[in-house]
Amino acid sequence: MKKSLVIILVAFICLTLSADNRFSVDRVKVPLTFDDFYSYEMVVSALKKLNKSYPDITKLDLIGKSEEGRSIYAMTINNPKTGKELDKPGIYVDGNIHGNEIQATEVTLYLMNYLLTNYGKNDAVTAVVDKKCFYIIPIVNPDGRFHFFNDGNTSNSNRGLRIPKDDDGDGLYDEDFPDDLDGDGNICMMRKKDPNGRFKTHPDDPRLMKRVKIGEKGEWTILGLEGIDNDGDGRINEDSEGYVDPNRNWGFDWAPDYVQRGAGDYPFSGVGLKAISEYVVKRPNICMTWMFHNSGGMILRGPSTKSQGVYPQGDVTVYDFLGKQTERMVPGYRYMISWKDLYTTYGDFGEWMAMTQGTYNFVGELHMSNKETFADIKETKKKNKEKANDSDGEKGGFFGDRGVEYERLRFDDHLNQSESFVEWKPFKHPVYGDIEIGGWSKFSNRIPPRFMLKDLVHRNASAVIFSAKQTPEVSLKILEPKKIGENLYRIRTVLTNSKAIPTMSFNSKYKKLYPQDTLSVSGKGIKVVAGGTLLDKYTDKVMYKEFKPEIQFLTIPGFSKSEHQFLIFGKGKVVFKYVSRHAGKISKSIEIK
Ligand SMILES: [Ca+2]
Ligand SMILES: [Ca+2]
Ligand SMILES: [Ca+2]
Ligand SMILES: [Ca+2]
Ligand SMILES: [Zn+2]
Repeated sequence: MKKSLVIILVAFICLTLSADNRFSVDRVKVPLTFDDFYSYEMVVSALKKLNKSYPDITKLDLIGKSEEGRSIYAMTINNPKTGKELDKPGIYVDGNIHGNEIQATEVTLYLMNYLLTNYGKNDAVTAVVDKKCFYIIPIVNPDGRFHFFNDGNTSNSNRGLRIPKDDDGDGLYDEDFPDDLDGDGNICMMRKKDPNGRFKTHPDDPRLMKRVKIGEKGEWTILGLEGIDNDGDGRINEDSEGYVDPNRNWGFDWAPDYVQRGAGDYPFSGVGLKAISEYVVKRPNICMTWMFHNSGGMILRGPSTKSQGVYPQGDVTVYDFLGKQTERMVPGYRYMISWKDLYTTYGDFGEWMAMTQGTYNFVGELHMSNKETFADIKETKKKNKEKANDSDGEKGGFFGDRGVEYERLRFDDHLNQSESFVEWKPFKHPVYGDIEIGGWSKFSNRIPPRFMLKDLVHRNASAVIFSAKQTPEVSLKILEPKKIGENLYRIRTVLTNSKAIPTMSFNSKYKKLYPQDTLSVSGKGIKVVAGGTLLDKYTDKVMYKEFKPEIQFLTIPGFSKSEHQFLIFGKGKVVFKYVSRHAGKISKSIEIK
């Protein structure tokens, strides 16, 4: 009797524990919830469930494998009843190219979930899903996400690809990862009691330390990030995964490792990246790209290097229009040019997309960690600087300047129930002896507290939807034919693009990346005698094309039109066909008698 009761109790506790497991796949249900982060396995499960729940308008493709053999998935959202994928403007969205930048994936999942659950209910969502085609890769770097959740990390570690690389040049490859000594999943700080240490416990908060003044007695020595010297070379955690940076390994404007850290041995040495590039190349309808990262609250556009020069003015106008609207949708984020306002990057994905695929691109750098404090960071830093110049200086607190850390802790205590800070705990280190381990968890800093996630994913997914709505929408109007001679007609056409994004980027057009849009005229009983761009319809000024007037090449800028004039000899049906890589196809005909 007693024994069976114990068994029941144990079973009950086990069940309760597994039900409580934060990253259990069982927690994934459609509609998805955005009150916590999804592990790699949870994301895969979410994708399969979304696909199963919305089979008519989604397609889930396994597009490649990572270095460690994890699957890379792409979700297509397209309504086949309103047209083929390639006949609609494509919007490419990805996230988590850097392994530690996990909320990027949540934005892509939210976007899918939002579009799918609102389809048929909300008119604006229904229209955007019916008119456009979304290609979404939630996890570019699945090994990165997997190890971020499963191994000990800081919010900054585990960014790269799992391509072994000898970072410290000692002949050993990836031999000294950070060590999660206390096994809580975080790489925190190590400190040791030391009367000659340079730090003492902060009087305002015992979790903080402050630098001792000259003549003052010390209490702590900070030993750096949690770890041991795995290979006995005197350095701790000096050679972890890679470092091959998945956002420096793309085959455009690539530069070797001595110029660009993380470049890898050659472009596309990352097998997953190569698979993604092949996936993208097969979808020439992609005209807008969003890539999500996680630091600083920025909306970045290219160029990535100064040597790329400046983008043509026509493209800058488009970027400014979209970028400035996005700034308003995600308050606090700044719209910036990556090389100029941030730093130079070679071989990054965005520039590869712009220069080889001709898309408009934004990097969304999600979350501003200063929002994790109660204080204005700039003001606090300024005050601390001023104070540091006084004799009773406050500068030199733990983890940067004390004021900000103090406010961060208050914020974490009051709004996040101290979830992001790991309390200092004693630990017996094999080399340092009795130490303490504690500090910020990996789910902090670049990663927002869970309660802020919903707002972040909604605003950023809305920015994607806004730019998706601005992909080209072209209409073709054939004006009334005018008889100008025996069996000879003058026909004018007007192609109008009612959205901000041109049917071809100016850069692609100037660099002749691929053929422009075409407007062709055909018919059994007719012959196109002349045809060209109508420059002025009032004075009948036309720039006639010398050869093959029945095919006109053109690009329609945003919020703009392109007019043509044809002189047609004959009788019968005249078919006008517009074909664009980014704006689909239109076919219309009229009769001349
Ligand atoms: Ca090494
Ligand atoms: Ca070492
Ligand atoms: Ca080493
Ligand atoms: Ca390495
Ligand atoms: Zn990043």
